[in-house]
Order: sequence, then structure tokens, then C-alpha cells
Amino acid sequence: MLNKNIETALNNQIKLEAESSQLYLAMASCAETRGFGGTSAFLYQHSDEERMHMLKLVKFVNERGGHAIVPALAQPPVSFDAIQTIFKTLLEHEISVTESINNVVDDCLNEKDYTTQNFMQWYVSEQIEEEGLARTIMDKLNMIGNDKGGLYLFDRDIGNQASAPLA
Ligand code: OFO
Repeated sequence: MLNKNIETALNNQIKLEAESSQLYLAMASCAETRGFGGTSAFLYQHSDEERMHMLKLVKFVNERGGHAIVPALAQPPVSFDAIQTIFKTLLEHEISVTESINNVVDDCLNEKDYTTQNFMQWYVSEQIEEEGLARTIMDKLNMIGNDKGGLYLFDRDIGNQASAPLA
């Protein structure tokens, strides 16, 4: 049975994963309208993955005797001035998600809820990958700067990455 503090912490995490999904969906839509087809494909897929992260938490909370709350979400930004801004925002967002996951793990240890702590390890590993990927993308974009040819190749490559089968 879930302790109330842990249930609240998990419900907060559910909200954050749902917000991530909304934010990346807004980014995908913005990139699509600017003709960055590869970038938008990558971001649509990323948005779907965040929904999956949210659902995994919803199921866990309910299976453990808690009640997963489907949250209200704020409107994400409508447009971003550049591809660089999109990925800078994404990296900063992922860093805040990692912080939040670490806080949930801390709560689990304080409450001696080792089952939830074990479940959260999946998210801990996932964040290493997600932050790493976002940093690699930012490094590439910093190298490219405003070079149009470079951005064209970036968009093509990230689109190929999105169509590759999920690990
Ligand atoms: Fe991008 O992170 Fe979910 O957990």
C-alpha cells in the first residue's frame, strides 16, 4: 500500500511527465510549421515517450492501492524563435525532470518505501539517456550556428533518428 506522501510525490511526477509531453508536442508543432520535418518527427516521438512515462506511473500508483490523478495542464509556449531555442528549452526541462525524479527517490528512502524506490530506478536510468541525448544535440547545434546547410543536415539526421526503431 502506498503511503500518502509517496502517492503525492508520484502524482506530482505524473503531472510533470504530462507537462513534458505537452511541451514537446508544442515544440513538434512549431518545428513542423517552419518546415523542419525531421525535428518535428523527433519531437512528436519524444512527446509520445513522455506520455508513456506518465502512463507507467499512473498504472503503478493504482496497482499499489493509490489513486493516480490525471492533472490539468497549462498551455505550453506556442512558438520558439529557433531550433536552438527548442533544444535549449528541452535540455533545461529534462534537467528539472531529473531533479524531480531524484526528489521522489529521496522521499522513498525517507519513507523506507523500497518498492517504489526500485520502480523509480527505471526513471533514473532513463534520465541519464535523455539528458545525454539533449546535450549531444545542443553540442551539434552550437557547432552549426546559423549555417543553413548545417541546419538542413541536422534536420535530416534527427528525422532519421526518429524513424529508427525504439530501443
Ligand atoms: Fe524526458 O523524461 Fe520523462 O521521465
